[in-house]
Amino acid sequence: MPETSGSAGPARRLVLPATAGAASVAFGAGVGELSAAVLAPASSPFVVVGALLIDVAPPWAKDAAIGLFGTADKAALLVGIGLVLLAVAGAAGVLEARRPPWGQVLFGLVGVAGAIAASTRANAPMLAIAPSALAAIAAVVALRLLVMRLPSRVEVTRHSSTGEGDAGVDRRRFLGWAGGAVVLGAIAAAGGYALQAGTRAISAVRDAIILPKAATTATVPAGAELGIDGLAPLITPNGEFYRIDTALAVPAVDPADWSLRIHGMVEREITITWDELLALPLDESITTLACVSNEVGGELIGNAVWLGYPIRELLARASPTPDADMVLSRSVDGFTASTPLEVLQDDRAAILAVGMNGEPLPAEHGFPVRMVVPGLYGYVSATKWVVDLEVTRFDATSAYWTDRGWSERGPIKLSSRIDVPRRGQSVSADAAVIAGVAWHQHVGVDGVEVQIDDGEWREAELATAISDDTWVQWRYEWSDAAAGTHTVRVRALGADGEMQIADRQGVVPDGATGLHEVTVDVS
Ligand SMILES: Nc1nc2c(c(=O)[nH]1)N[C@H]1C(S)=C(S)[C@@H](COP(=O)(O)O)O[C@H]1N2
Ligand SMILES: [Mo]
Repeated sequence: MPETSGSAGPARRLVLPATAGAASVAFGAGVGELSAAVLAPASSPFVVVGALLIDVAPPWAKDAAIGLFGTADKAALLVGIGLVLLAVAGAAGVLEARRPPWGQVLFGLVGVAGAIAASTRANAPMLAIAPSALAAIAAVVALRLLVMRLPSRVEVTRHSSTGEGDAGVDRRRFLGWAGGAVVLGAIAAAGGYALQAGTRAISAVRDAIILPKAATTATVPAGAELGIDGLAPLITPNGEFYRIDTALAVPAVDPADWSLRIHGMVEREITITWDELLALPLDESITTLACVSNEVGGELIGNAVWLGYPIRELLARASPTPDADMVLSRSVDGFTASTPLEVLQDDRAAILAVGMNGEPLPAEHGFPVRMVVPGLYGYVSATKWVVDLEVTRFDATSAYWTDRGWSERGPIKLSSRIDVPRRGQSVSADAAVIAGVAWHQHVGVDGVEVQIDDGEWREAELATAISDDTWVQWRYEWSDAAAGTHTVRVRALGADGEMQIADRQGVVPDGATGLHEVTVDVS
């Protein structure tokens, strides 16, 4: 009999509310993992918080963790985060039972912390904060509902002999709800885990790949990289390379299952497997990829060292018929691009790429094999996860973006961009340098000119170009900069004598035109 007031009292006051908090967090964490799997695989709340802790931990703490847990240090970290989270969850449950809505507020703060951790990761995806936000919302809702179902107040049972029975029923009912929340959380987490199984398996396969040495290597000439702070690096690191595609989830393609079929208007249909491709002599080439959706001054452009095999050679084996004029490349996910046949047959480095900046292609850049074609916008040439090349005619079929209002052909337009100074940045008059990049892939850039306000055009200094297939850096020593606000404008001159088009045109249907300008405060 004394049991009722002796043990059930504290249990009701602390253990059950804490249980409500813990169950809510289990539910929220499950929702977080599932939404991460669907929306932003790199932004699982646990992973981003763990990654942030690893980044901010002092070296001695890392050494101590490795000393204690060895190679299980990361697992130990995740377990540690889980324990801290459980403690916070217990506190939130008690708080919510006594002083609502402070338990909800505490969960909200944890969610905000997760979102900040996610959005500050290098290369954070656009939806990075979504998993933490959804996890917090789910946990808050669960907490509110569970606290409402806590067994009725302790006093009732103390004075009533039948109360113990009622309270027992209430208690079991509450534990049923709490258990349900945990089970739902576990199912959500398991679902997320299952959804990512393919991706995980493929990334393990990718990590184990050692690409063959290039038969011919590409070199960056001295004087190509100006090394100016704020200027886009000459070679874009993979993690910073823009990503554009229609794939909601990145396709997981196992190289062992990959093959490319060349068919259509050819004498001989051919198929090549991953092993066969890697056994061919692979060349390095440096090519600047650009997106047709890149606005004037935009960032949808990047330059990489690619490793691959010339498509020209494979086409020669298949032997296209004389009336063919287009190759429709197809991705494993159905995306298609229409590339003029002659572009894939001339001597440019139009390749089936397997390597990007010394690594196998990153999954989101087309692992295991993609096309790279100097001179054409990505939407008509750079098919990622490519599995099929159909030799055909422009008047017989059309590609993904052509069916949606974009031009069937997409040669990259002569263009230039100012990187330094940034828009609105203030610079001092005695050290004013203007710098940027210019490109006209497979044609080449002959010069860059800069205009201050509406003054005359002045010649900028071009860095050494890697080749006509890449962007080139430029700089202009602004020695007569006067204090005040100025507009700086840039234009490029093509190696074919063309001048960059100044008339502004949007990106549809075949790429933007117009000159990039920035406003600068000189002091
Ligand atoms: N499978 C597939 N490949 C694709 C696309 C796509 O949507 N799906 N987009 C193309 C476009 S529009 C561009 S600009 C380039 C971008 O390549 P990146 O993401 O490696 O920078 O890929 C091209 N290849
Ligand atoms: Mo694009």
